Amino acid sequence: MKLIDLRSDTVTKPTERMRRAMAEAEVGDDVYMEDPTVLRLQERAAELTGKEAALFVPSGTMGNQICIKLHSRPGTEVVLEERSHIFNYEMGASALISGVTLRPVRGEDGLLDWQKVNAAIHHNAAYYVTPTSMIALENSHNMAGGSVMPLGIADEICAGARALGLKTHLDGARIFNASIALSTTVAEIARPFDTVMFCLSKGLGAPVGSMIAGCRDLIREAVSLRKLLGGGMRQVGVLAAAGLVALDESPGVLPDDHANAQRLATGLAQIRGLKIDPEKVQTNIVIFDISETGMTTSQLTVELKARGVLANGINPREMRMVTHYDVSLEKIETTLGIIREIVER
Ligand code: TLP
Repeated sequence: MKLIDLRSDTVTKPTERMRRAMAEAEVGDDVYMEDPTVLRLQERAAELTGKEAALFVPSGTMGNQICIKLHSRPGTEVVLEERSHIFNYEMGASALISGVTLRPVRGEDGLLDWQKVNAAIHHNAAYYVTPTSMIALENSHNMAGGSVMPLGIADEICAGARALGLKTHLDGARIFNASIALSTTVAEIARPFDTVMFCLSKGLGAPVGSMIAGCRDLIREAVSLRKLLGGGMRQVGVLAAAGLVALDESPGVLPDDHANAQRLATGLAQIRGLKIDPEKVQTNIVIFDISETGMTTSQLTVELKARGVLANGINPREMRMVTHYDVSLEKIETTLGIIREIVER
């Protein structure tokens, strides 16, 4: 049975062009900063994000954690959104690596604003109150259904934070999806932040790797932190080559993923017992509530798998489906038919 894999956009297989580029990549020892392909990828990422410098890291998690360490000191706090990846899915790494605590704030559809962020900041507070060191935002917001943060809101939060001497980081794992939804450039989205992380291995389809970008001094420091975390790699140009192809060929096809997610959401909204507002689906992530079907997400996951569709429950009530270039519109229609058959029987 040919599976339809909607668990994540991390499941994509490298394209033919990526595989060819990997096979032919010019390489060197990247710990000596001598890998020409990595250097090219880093230059390209800096250019795309509008920052002075960029660094190739093995994963989005490592990228986020390096940036938290750059911007904080032990015993301080990071303000972020309650459903953010850093808060929920990075294994408490920031406590372990940076010695910080995280202060989650709930945003409507994942969207914070300066008023909410400001209310959570501890600035010039009593000496026994944990001081805030930085703000970390996520755009697009994965677990808030791929929602995007308008530029004006990010600008206001970052300006407010800067005025208080706080640092800002953007988890832009899917910043290219956000740039399409916001009809703007990646550089514009990254502009107000001190650092940004984006992933090559999600919607862009590269097999491995993420980038962090910021000013030259911060990225120089980030090189040491990457080594400390075991992320200094050697002839890693074989991976960077796929990343360069991903940056070249994939942003152009992301609108198809968004259209497929929209079709999926509209179809799901018409199935009895499923709750989703298609208007809130802005990128390639579709989260829907199945509680009125009487099934739990683990039950539905098993039933879907038996019929060749892979998807994850993010809690007992809500399923997440993510579109990517290995899922065609035809597969979306098949998926809708299968869910209808299970849920409405
Ligand atoms: N997201 C994964 C899972 O970990 C949930 C997925 O399938 O969506 N930031 C954001 C916003 C992410 O969505 C992810 C991965 C990361 C960071 C971490 O990236 P990796 O997996 O490369 O460490």
